[in-house]
Amino acid sequence: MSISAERAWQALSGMDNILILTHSTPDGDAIGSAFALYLALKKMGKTVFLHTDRVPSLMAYAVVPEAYGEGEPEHVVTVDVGDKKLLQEADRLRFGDRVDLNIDHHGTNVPFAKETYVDPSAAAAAEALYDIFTCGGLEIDREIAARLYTGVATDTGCFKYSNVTPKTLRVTAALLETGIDAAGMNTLLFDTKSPAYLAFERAALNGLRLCFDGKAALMVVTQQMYRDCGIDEADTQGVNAIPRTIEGVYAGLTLKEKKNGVYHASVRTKAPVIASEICKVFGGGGHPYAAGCELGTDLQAAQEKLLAAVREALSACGLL
Ligand SMILES: [Mn+2]
Repeated sequence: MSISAERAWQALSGMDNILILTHSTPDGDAIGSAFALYLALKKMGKTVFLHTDRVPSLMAYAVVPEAYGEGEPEHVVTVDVGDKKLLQEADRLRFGDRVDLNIDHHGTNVPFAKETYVDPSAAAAAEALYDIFTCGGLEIDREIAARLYTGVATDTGCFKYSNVTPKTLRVTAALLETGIDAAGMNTLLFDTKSPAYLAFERAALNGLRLCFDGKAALMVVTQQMYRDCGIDEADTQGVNAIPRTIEGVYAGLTLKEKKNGVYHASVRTKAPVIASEICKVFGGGGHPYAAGCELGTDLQAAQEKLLAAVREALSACGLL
């Protein structure tokens, strides 16, 4: 059960000495939301610090370096975290059982905090945060707006996915009113690729294969590919979007080997195929058309399990 935005604001107002956490391998929404909340709490006069995993290079503009800190917080708030297991391991072990408030937008949210504000109709955790801030009467300045914009823009694929609602665009309009450089951020977020990323994308595309009569596409990404291309894993998130862009593909699959050897699947689908249902089979979750799960350390077994679940989903939709 989600608390109201009013209650979430009240909870934040009552806290001090706060640690903000987000999910590991943070995307634009995780980064944008974490730093927006940091700036908002600062503005409210709070002592606050945060932890994040490595930030994608092109999102460096959203980072507030002095926000990072260590120490013993009194309160812990998480943003964009659909499940406790998605926290960075060190944070999960230390703080996972003492999160006061989780602010999220995943329909598959598994509650783990004392209080949860989850709005699955929000395109991004950043949109949910916007609602909480406005509900409390916080003045959203340009610095906060730029981070919220980063969250909304990235989670909507630059406003092109089905999670964009009229309200998402009204929120975005309000963010633009503050004078943020949306075009500049869009260029960095959606129209910029480093030479190393391009080499990596080429290598990933080489291994892309179509399955089930072209209804699914699978790409495998290994740690060796990161090494070969001289790229940090944090800077390769864009590749997840590729398999679904192929004509006729309903399920775009990217299997990524994590540093610990475990394969993580990113599943992106087109209606009527529901990505979060495919991932639920393996204990994962996310959004209806973009979700994720973990599939163990054996690549062959991981591919077989994932494809079997995709086959089932395609048949259930009458596509096979
Ligand atoms: Mn999100």
